[in-house]
Amino acid sequence: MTKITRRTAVAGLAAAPLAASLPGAAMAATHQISIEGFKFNPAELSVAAGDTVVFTNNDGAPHTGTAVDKSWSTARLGKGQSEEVVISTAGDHSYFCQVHPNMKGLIKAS
Ligand SMILES: [Cu+2]
Repeated sequence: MTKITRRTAVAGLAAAPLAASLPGAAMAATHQISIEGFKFNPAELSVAAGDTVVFTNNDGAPHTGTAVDKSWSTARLGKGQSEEVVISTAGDHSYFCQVHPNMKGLIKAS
């Protein structure tokens, strides 16, 4: 019985958040932005500086997620492709799609 109890305790520790095992990344979070219907979803996202944002293109048309000031960008993403960008600085990051410049979004980093 004692052994079983100890194994249970170890399993509980292993279930701790994955980020805790990554040095220097404990506070960083990952956010998702889906591109579908020629729109970024969500169109406005709040993050913390240092967080990662994953853009996933769910449209048949190619899209990018590109900062207006060009400080970051995904590659041209085909259907089903995704790419992550790190939002390293605080402030409002307006972004758009280079293929369809009328597609716009905002990431607010604190
Ligand atoms: Cu586009």
